[in-house]
Amino acid sequence: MAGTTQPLVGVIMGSKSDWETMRAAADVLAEFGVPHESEIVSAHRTPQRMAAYAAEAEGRGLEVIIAGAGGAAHLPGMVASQTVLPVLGVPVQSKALNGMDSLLSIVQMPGGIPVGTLAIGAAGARNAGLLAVRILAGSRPELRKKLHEFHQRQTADVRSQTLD
Ligand code: RP5
Repeated sequence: MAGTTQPLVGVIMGSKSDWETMRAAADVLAEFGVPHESEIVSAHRTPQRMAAYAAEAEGRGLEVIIAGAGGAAHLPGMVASQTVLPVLGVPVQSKALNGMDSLLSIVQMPGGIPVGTLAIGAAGARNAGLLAVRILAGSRPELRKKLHEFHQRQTADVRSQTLD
């Protein structure tokens, strides 16, 4: 991966309003030095763009797609139906129903079209980024090493915490 600028992970979201949540996924990928792209691709407002994105992703060298959406969150499932790449779905917290609508829209996929569904909100976006790193690390020893270092740091941070 060293020296690669070709995006390996596509971070897509249904609206600009999702970026506040989805930037947590992009931040993790940047932290691990994973080339990635972030785009607005809406299942409802730009359905043709969504279909083209899904159809072209593999040929462009993407290996994982992280798709975040809120409300009637069809983006992850519709993208997964048009690619064989792993798709990680992030339910964005909606105002009306607190993200339960997003979660249920994403998680209940019919057998045959998998979407790996994460938690609602920023924690889910962060974990989608980490899961993408874990997927890529399967064939990239330098990423595997960084994951071990990340875990050691995280554990050490918690162990060093004290309460007032
Ligand atoms: C979905 O509708 C988006 O993923 C977003 O979470 C939600 C609301 O979109 P905006 O009205 O804020 O653009 O498509």
